[in-house]
Amino acid sequence: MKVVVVVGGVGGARFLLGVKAALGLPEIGEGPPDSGHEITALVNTGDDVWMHGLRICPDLDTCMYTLGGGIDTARGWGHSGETWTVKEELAAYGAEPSWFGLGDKDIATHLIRSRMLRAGYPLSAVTEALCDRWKPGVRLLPMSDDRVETHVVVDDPDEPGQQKALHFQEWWVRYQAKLPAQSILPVGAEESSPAPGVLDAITGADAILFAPSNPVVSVGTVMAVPGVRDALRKSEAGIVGVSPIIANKPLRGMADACLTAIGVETSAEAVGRHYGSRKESETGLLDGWLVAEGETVDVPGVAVRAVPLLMSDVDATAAMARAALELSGVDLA
Ligand code: FO1
Repeated sequence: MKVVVVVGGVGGARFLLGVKAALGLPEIGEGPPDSGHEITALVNTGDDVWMHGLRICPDLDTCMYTLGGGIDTARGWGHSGETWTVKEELAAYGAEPSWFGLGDKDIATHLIRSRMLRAGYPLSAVTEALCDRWKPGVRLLPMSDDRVETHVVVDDPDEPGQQKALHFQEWWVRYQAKLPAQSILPVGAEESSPAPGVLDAITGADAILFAPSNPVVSVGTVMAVPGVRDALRKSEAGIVGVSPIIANKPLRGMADACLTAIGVETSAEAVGRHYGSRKESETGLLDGWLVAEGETVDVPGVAVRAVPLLMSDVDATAAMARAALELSGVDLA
C-alpha cells in the first residue's frame, strides 16, 4: 500500500511512527524490502534557516532522527545524548543567535547538508544522503527544493508602532510565539515548485493523511507550494486529516497562536472547516477528519470520526493511523 503523509515537526514525526506500526513495519529503521508498503512523508521546509553558516531543516531532521532512532524524545527535536560544547563556544565569542540550541551531534548533520547544498545538490538529494545513515523506513521528501521560509510579522518589541518580520525560528524559539503574529508568510512559496517525487507520490497514493501537525506553519506551508493542492484535489486516494487540536487546545507547540493569526478558532471543527471539504468546495482538501473521542464536530462534506487522539505511545498512535487509513477507504485487513 502506498501511503502519503503531509507532516511538519514533532507531531508529524510521532504520527509517522504510528503509520509504520499500523502497516506492520518496525517502528525504528527500515522494514523488509518486500513488505509491499511504501510511506512517503511530504515534509514542511518553511521552518528551515541559515544559522552560523549552516542550513538547518528542523522538520526534516525531526522526522529523520525520530524514525531513525536518534531523537531526544523529551525535547522532540535534536539528538539524544546531545552535548552543547560548540554552542557554548559560539556564545563565548558573542556570536548570535545564541538563543537557538545547536547540539554538537546535530551540527554534523548541518555540516554535511550545508556542504552538499553548496556543492549544488538539491535538498531532496541531501535528505536522501542523510537518510542513507538513519534509514527512517519512510521516504522523506522536502515539500520543495526551493527556498521557502516562514516569516511572522509582529509589532516590533523595540519600536512601538512599528512592525517587523521575524524568521519563524526567532518567533518560535526566541519569543516562544508570545509576540502576537499579525500575519504569517511562507516567503518564496509562490516561486517554488514541488520537489521531485512529490506530485508523483500524491498521484500514486492509495491513501493520503494529514498528520496532526500545525495547520498553518506546517500543513499550510506545504499547501502553499504551487501544484500540491491541485494534485491532492485530483488524487484518487481518500484524504483524511488528524486534528492537532483536542478540547480546543493544541497538544504541543503553539498552533493556537498560529491559528489566531489567520483568524481560525482553535477547535477541531474550525481547523476541519479551514482545510475544507474536497467534494463540496473549490479549494477544500478533506474527505475525512479524525477528531478526539467525545467531541461533536460538524464539517460539511467531510466524514468525521471521533477516536482517541493522544499519541501517548506507538500503539495508541498506530490505532489513530489505522482509523485514519480506514476512514480514507483503504482495506487494512
Ligand atoms: N526548538 C526550541 O524550542 N529551542 C531550540 O533551541 C531549538 C533548536 C533546534 C535545533 C535544531 C532543530 O532541528 C530544531 C530545533 N528546535 C528548537 C525545534 C524547532 O524550532 C521546531 O521544532 C520546529 O521548527 C517546529 O516544528
